Amino acid sequence: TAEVMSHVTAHFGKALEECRTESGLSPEILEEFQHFWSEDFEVVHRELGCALICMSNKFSLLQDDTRIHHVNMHDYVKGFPNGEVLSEKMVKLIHNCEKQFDDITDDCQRTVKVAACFKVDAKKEGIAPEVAMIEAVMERY
Ligand code: B8M
Repeated sequence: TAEVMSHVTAHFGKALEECRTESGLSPEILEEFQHFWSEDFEVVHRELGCALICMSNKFSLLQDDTRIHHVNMHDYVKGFPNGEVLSEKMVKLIHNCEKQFDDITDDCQRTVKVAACFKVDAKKEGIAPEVAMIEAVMERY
């Protein structure tokens, strides 16, 4: 659900600052990670892809090929309140997007494409949170 996704985003987003330097993602592109879900934020910058890889690695969510680690992602999402209702759906949506962009060899570029695809599909599925929902749970992490 969107509620669960707000928790996942709030927690995952805490890793952004540690990843800024190595990813080259400037605050002008994305100031706070929760804006990822904003209607008017476009998921297009290669640097965001690099940042997502760096952030995911902090939680061991990727395999060596930078595709998601299904078991670890499952366990990560399950760790949030009601996480078990979202974990399977989330892994499925991301994996489905990964398959669509499997031919892109640049890891950062492929990851930003996968993330954009995931944002669209999560909205379609009604599991995309509002930025305000994320802000409401930020202080808990
Ligand atoms: C990776 C879990 C993050 C959950 C927080 C919400 C939104 C961010 C979306 C990024 C999804 C892209 C994951 C990387 C897949 C690499 O193939």
